[in-house]
Amino acid sequence: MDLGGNRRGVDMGPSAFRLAGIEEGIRSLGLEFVDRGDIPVQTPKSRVPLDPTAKFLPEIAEACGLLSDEVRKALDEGHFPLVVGGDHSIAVGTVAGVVEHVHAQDGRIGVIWFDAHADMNTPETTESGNVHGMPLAAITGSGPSALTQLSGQVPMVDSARVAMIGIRDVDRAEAESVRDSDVACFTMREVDERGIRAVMEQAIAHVTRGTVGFHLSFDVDGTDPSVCPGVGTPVEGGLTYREAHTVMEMAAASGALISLELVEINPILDTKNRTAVAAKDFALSALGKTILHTIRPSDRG
Ligand code: NNH
Ligand code: MN
Ligand code: MN
Ligand code: MN
Repeated sequence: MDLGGNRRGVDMGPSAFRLAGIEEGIRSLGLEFVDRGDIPVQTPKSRVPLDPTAKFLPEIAEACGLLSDEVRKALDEGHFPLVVGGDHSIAVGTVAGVVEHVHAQDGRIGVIWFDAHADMNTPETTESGNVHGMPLAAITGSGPSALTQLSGQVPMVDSARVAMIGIRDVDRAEAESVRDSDVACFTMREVDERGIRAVMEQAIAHVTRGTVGFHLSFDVDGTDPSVCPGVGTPVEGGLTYREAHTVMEMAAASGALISLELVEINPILDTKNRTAVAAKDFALSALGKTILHTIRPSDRG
């Protein structure tokens, strides 16, 4: 889906990710791979949005509902959902599906939000009207009910069980929402000063306290634009290639990773599919790939 951002082409992210060799990579880890195909997204009748404060919300909410059902089914069947976008608004659907699955067993989840942006806008605070700047607000209970009520539970996730990593571009009113919430916000300054290992340790502790595990929502623009140039809203000064792998390797080693999504891969703005290839390699680290092939699937949590 590309309706949530203002740069077209991010709906081709999943094709680019498949071409980057995700299936082969996952099979090489000794894991099974099932491609459940694409989620159908309605084409809006006009590219002029009805509501300038939440552009294409009805189409986005509908696609998120379908995605949520797919994610829930995958988990119910005992699979690990790897969701690929598409703009970041799809996270509302992914998380709704995980929450529905976990809630059936009375469990709660945490979320790690890897991103240059906080994605905590609402139609009241947004400067762009783009819904991809709003998914984390919706997941934690603020924003249009078409999004906040997508799972049986509002909020889907307690903001005190959310950790953001890589943040370096936050709108003024959005920053106030971040500060007023219980979200643990690890900006690039924390990564610079304390190192990614200490930040990830604290983030994992934060999102696993009292939960059955966590969802990792990985916006590729959280990495430096030199690592993932194919993104609609690049921001200088992001995580390096190796720091991003550390995030994924620590997520895998935690044994608490329930689901993963990679979003905002835009092949139109990329050079030679670098961004999708990097995203694929990050995903494999999150699925337990190590350089010396030490983690077998049976060792995973
Ligand atoms: N904060 C801006 C907005 O709400 C930018 C959001 N863009 C993103 N988010 N790529 O991850 O429009
Ligand atoms: Mn549903
Ligand atoms: Mn994002
Ligand atoms: Mn972003």
